[in-house]
Amino acid sequence: MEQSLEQSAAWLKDARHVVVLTGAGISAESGIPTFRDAMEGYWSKYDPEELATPEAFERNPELVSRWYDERRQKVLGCEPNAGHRALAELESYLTARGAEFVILTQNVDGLHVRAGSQNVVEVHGSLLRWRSTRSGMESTELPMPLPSHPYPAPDGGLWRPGVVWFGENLPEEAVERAHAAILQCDVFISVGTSGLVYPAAGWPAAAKRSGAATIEINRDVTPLSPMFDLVIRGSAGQLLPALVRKVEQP
Ligand code: BV8
Repeated sequence: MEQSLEQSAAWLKDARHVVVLTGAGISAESGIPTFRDAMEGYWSKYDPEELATPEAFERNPELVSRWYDERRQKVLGCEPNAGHRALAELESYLTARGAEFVILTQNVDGLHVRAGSQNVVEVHGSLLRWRSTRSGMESTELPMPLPSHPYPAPDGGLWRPGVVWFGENLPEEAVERAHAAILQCDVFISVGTSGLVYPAAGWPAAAKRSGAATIEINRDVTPLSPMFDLVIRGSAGQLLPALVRKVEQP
C-alpha cells in the first residue's frame, strides 16, 4: 500500500491533466449509504427499477418524489468527509502549479462542492436540484420537505428530481466535459465506485486508451480492478489524505 501511494504521488506530482471519477464510496464515511453495500445500501431497501427510472415516476410520482425528498434532506444533514476535503486540497495544490484537475462525480449529494472542490462535473445530476416535467425549469430552492409529494410546479407540471434516471441520457454538457478531460488526461483516479453503471463505468478504460496512468482506490475489489495500473485497497477517508500528504511532500 505504501509503495502504491508513493507511486501514485509521483505520477500526480508530474501530472498536467488529472481526472478523478468518484462514486458512492467516497460519501460512505459522511454517513450516506452506498447503493450496493448489502446491509445499508439503498438497493437493499428499494428495487432501483422501482424508483430510479422515469417509468417509476410516471407510475408512482408520490413514492418516487418522497424518496428523493428524503434523500435530499439526508444529504443536507451530512458533512463532507476527509476524502472530499483531500480532493479539494489536491485540486488547489495541482492547479496552483499549472495542472488541470476535474472531478467527474456519479454522486448526487453535492458534497464535493461543499468540500470546496471547484471543477466538479455532476454526471448524474443532483438531489438538490428539481426540474419541472412540463417546461424543464429548474430550482434548487424548493421547500424542505416538499409541501406535497409530488409537488406541482408553477408551470402546471410536476417537480421531478434533477438526477439522471436509468434509461435517461446523461446531460450533454457533462458528457462533453468528461470526454474532453479523459482524452487528454495523464492521471486517472477512480474512487469509491463499483464500476457497474454505464457510461461512467467505461471511462477508466477510455482514460487508459488515452495513455493515462490509472489508479483505483476502493474498499473492495470491483469488476474494473484488473484494468488499473495501481489498485489501492482501503477507505477513501484514510487513503486520500495520505495520498495528498505525499504529493505535497517536497
Ligand atoms: C444511459 C442518479 C443511454 C439517480 C444513477 C437497459 C436499459 C436502459 C439502460 C441500460 C440497460 N442496460 C444497461 C443500461 C445502461 C444503464 C446501466 O449502466 N445500468 C447498469 C445497472 C447495468 N445506464 C443508464 O441507464 C445511464 N444512461 O445509459 O443512457 C441509454 C438510454 C436509454 C436506453 C439505453 C441507454 C444512466 C445511469 C445513471 C443512473 N443514475 N444515479 C439516483 O441517485 O437515484 S446511478 C447511481 O448508481 C449512482 O449515480 C452511481 O452511478 C450508481 C452507484 O454506483 P456507485 O457510485 O459505484 O456506488 P456503489 O454502491 O455501486 O459502489 C460503491 C463502491 O464504493 C463499492 O465498490 C464499495 O466497495 C466502495 N466503498 C464503500 N465504502 C467505501 C468504498 N470505497 C472507498 N472508501 C469507502 N469508505
